[in-house]
Amino acid sequence: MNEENITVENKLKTVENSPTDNSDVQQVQYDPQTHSEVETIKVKSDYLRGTITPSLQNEVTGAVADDDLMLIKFHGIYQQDDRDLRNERRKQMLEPLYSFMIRARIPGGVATSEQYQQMAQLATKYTSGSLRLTTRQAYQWHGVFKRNLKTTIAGINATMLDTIAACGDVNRNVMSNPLPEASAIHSEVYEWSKKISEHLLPKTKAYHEIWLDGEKVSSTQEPIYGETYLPRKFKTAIAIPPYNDVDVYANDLGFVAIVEDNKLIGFNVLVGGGMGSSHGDNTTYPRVADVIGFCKLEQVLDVAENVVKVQRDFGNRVVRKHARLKYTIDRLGIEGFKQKLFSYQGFELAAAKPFKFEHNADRYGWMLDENNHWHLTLYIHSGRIIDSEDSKIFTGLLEIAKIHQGEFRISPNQNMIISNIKFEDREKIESLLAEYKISIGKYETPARLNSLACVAFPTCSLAMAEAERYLPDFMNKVEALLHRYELSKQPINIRMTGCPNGCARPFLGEIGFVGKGPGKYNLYLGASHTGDRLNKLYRENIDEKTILNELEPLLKSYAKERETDESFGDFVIRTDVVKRVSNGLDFH
Ligand code: SRM
Ligand code: SF4
Repeated sequence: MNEENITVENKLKTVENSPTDNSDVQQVQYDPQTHSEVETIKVKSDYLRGTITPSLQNEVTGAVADDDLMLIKFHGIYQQDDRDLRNERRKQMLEPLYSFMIRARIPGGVATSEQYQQMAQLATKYTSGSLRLTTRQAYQWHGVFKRNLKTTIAGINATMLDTIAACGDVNRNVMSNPLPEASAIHSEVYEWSKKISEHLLPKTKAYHEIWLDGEKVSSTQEPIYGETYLPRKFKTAIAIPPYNDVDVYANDLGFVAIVEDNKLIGFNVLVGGGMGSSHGDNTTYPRVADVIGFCKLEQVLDVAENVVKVQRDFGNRVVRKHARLKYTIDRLGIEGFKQKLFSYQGFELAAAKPFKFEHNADRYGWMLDENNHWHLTLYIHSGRIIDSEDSKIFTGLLEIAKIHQGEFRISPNQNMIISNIKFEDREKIESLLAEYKISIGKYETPARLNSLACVAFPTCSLAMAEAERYLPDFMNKVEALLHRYELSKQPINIRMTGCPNGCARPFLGEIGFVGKGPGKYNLYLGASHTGDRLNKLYRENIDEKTILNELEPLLKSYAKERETDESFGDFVIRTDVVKRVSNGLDFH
């Protein structure tokens, strides 16, 4: 049974004759008795409409109705409140200072200069003057008040970008390697990220009705998703070896470009990656994706659609924290999953082709591509485009956008690439960078350039510890250690998040810090430098002083005993500091 829509009428039914029912796992259908509340919200929402419009019109509160909290995510919006102000407002008997984070869907992170200017202008008008580049190549506007939501979203759409499916239980922004050094291959791969993104987009007209005053349509079919959409978020990325800057192994669905004789011939297919876990719950874990085969170009959309459909039909809808594809795969077994996929798509994948990654970080500074076009990668700490005393990034980038004729590309490591710069604009851009003190990564250590932190406080409702606001200071201290042991040139990957959800992919850091409580972190060690092996818990719930005390002897011995070109992640495994993690199930 491979029907297109899962309806409420079918509730309480478990499909007995699923096409490839070769395991104990059975296809899941909506069941209000056992399924999580979110499933019911989705079913009742009339394809994501819910009561969003009345919620927006309600002037009594700055928030939206409870059920709409979940639904607005599918429209690219999160309700948040400023956690720095929460206690004070509570004391004053005020409701939290609600505002909204809006995320644009922007496959491959590419925007024209014109689009960038318009997005920055929206930030000036409706936020406190900042944009944020995310770890999945998207833009975020933080702090938009409810009264301005519709206008801001309409403004984003006016730039020919949108926010639909930037969040929610659907396929989200499709990532792709952003730096066009092999221009022809790169642009072909980028086109695929757009095609996959479009193909897997929800078809509901709710978005247009609510945000763009589109014509009301009585019902909408969702040919791929059905009315319960997916059990959980779903993420897709495409990598072009030797660069794994998209961290393809952290995605539910990954494609690795295979190039022969300078021609893109297809992709290796990866499934089941993800980072999220919960402290103290060993049934949750990060996982790196498995390579399950090779598909030709003409098979890409079929593969993507059917991986989504298998997850739609077999993902866990009872317990949301077990609902990602990685858990579906571990329940089915990778062979069981492959059989279901092949049966859904009607063909088998060929054997995977060999490929090799060198690293998962960014490359900074100027680059000339094979077509003699110039590209410049900037270092932007945690993707925060905001003017500060040290650097006027927000104003500077806007000034550059006024003269730059090419694109702005977001890297999956929250940096910005000014792309396709005309030869004659190079000097002007360099002088604007100097004027506004924007870095191109010339003076920072490789460890700082590779470091990654998630948003965390004050906007993230799930943060347990600081990340973005703390990392720069913390890196000063780590750099002092690196300097002491003559390791300043080592590009060790250090990643920090405010909680174990893993938004800066900390479990793929050679050194990972995951927030446990205010000022306290779990320390993980031993991920690979190429992003294909998870790290392992080394110390739990430690403060800065203890962290530095723990790191010092390790860095000291790395400096003395490492083998030629041995990465820090590999070193701590070879010297038995931590055990090698083969995948999610032996992470704990
Ligand atoms: Fe994330 C939830 C920010 C990339 C795993 N993530 C959140 C929320 C929306 C908190 C919430 O649910 O209320 C955060 C909003 C903070 C804020 O104020 O902006 C948030 N995630 C981010 C961003 C902005 C971090 C950043 O510093 O750039 C990234 C936006 C990406 C985008 O453009 O779509 C971001 N999140 C990731 C990644 C990295 C990736 O996808 O490569 C992961 C790990 C990979 C994965 O999905 O497994 C990630 N975010 C999560 C999870 C855990 C999901 C899970 O399977 O358990 C949550 C919590 C949840 O979904 O319940 C979460
Ligand atoms: Fe928030 Fe946790 Fe994601 Fe950081 S990792 S942005 S603290 S959900």
